[in-house]
Amino acid sequence: MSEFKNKITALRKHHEELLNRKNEPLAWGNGIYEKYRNPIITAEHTPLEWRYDFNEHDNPYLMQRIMMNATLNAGAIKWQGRYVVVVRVEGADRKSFFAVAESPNGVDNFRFWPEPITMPDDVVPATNIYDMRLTAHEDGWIYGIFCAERHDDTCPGDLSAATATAAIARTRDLKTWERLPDLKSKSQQRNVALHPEFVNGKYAFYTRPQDGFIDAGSGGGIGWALVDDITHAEVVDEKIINARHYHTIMEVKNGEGPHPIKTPQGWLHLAHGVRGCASGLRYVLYMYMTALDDPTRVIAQPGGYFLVPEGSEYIGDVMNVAFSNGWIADEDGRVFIYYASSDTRLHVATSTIDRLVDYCMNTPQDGLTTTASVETIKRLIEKNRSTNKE
Ligand code: BGC
Ligand code: BMA
Repeated sequence: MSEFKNKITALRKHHEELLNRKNEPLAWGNGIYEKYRNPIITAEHTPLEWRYDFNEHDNPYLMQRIMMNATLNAGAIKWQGRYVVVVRVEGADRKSFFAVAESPNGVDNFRFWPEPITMPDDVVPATNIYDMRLTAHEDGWIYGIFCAERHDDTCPGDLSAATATAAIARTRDLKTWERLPDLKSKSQQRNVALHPEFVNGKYAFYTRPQDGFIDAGSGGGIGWALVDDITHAEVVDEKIINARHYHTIMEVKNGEGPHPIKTPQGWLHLAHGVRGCASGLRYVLYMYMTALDDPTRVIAQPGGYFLVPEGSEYIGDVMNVAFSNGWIADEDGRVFIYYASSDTRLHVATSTIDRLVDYCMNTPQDGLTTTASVETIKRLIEKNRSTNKE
């Protein structure tokens, strides 16, 4: 065999080893969920066909002709018995696109489908798209809500001036997508998710009003808006259902992750919170619950964060970021939380509905001051004293 062919064989073998690598839960977590030894999808997991030209004549050095930079912020859905993620794949050119990967067990052996999604751009064309939230809606469609980013042409001199808008697309097979007009809204919108059920006969969106492209500013928090017609979706009335507070993990921004999971005790929500610090913005995940009969009424708000970047997760393109826009609630009560670390790679954490509800209902709320936090700790110590006496 030629040297070129040998190189390809070795490359394919190396890639297969990576794709087949077993994952295992890490010991000594927090009891709320398990994190895993390996990330589930990295840029190296993308198909070799997307990156290499395998023609010896055209690519004698067997170089990557197209490099992939990161695999992050994935939407997720259990589909035809498989654990499917719609990954934000980012190339070396900083453009991100969506690509489907699936696994038989949700924690390892993720494989990309042969081609990335061709997302129709027949509305107002966008420069970049990212962070899809998937919703299998009771109307029968699977919706993908994602951020469409465009240059803000009202600031022609400023190359970094941009706008964020919630884009809407739908599909029945995750292959062919129909693009609908973007969500109309007075403010910019990122982190929008579609509630899976009709509410008062209308589509319900979790929104995140923001003053500018980066600043949530006066936006206040995670919003909620009902929409009559999803093919011409417009935010008319928006109310804040999960507000930000001074000196919390979500002081600067927050945003809904994937759509909430329905449980007998209420809707389980996963969201991200952002605060500023000397090293920049710190993105962490948090949870809350809302009432079954009113998904806008908060019934549990565990204080502080739920999941943060740890160890090597801290390092990446955008340091100090844990972000999630996808999770899967399995029929047996297990929950697969897909989160990305530092805008670079995708991980899974596993838990169960029961544990997550217990976490939400029984984790003390943030008392918003040091004094309140110390009193909360003292109450637990006192409780343990009496338990130990029993
Ligand atoms: C990036 C996103 C980021 C956003 C706000 C975009 O250009 O692609 O990852 O969340 O800017 O910083
Ligand atoms: C946000 C998100 C993500 C990203 C995060 C950190 O605004 O929408 O795309 O993970 O910033 O860079």
